[in-house]
Amino acid sequence: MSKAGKFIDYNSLDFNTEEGLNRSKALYEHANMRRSVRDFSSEPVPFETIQNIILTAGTAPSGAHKEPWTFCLISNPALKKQIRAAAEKEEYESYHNRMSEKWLKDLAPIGTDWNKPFLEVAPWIIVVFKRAFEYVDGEKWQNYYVNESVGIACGMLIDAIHNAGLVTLTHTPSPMNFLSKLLDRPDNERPYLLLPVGHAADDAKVPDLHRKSFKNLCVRYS
Ligand code: IYR
Repeated sequence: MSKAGKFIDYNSLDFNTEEGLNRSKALYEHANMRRSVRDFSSEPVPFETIQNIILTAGTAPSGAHKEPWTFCLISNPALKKQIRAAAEKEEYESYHNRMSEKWLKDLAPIGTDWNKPFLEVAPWIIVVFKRAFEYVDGEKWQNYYVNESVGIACGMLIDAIHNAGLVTLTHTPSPMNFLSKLLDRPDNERPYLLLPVGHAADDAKVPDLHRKSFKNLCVRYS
């Protein structure tokens, strides 16, 4: 078959059946230990660790391989303070005036409120921006499946954070356009997700949640 692009050999990992089964189980058991954590320690995390985590997220598949993402990495205390103040302003408004009764009821067991101290305590904040289009020689080129691509990259980011023994949560202050201004992002980028990253506090607590059983999460057609 002739192809328009340049192709190279694929380096297959090719595990045997038993090894594949064992590895799938080990990864599931590890993934199942991940929790969204809101109680952070201020213990430092080396930049190189975060760099590897972001590089991992950047291996995500994307529409036409446009890689429509930018990961903004913040550790500067003054900037974290500004982000916290702006996020809490929006969150205060959301919790008091924007979210429905039902929404607040659904969130009650998770124990969230408008206070976001983790935005200052965690040593790193990653703000993920989606890139709707690119300018190529001054001409606009749309990216494809941007939400799907960036969502997959964020999933991989979260798993890479967990793999390094660190914790995060997906924070979505709404609206989040203040992040474009504070981080001075160009007009082809929109804020997508904000993730504080660090070690869990020694006394961190998480809600007692349970995950769907296989029977409830998969419909099997045989
Ligand atoms: N963005 C708010 C509210 C919030 C909404 C959902 I859906 C959550 O699962 C958790 C929180 C906040 O971050 O508190």
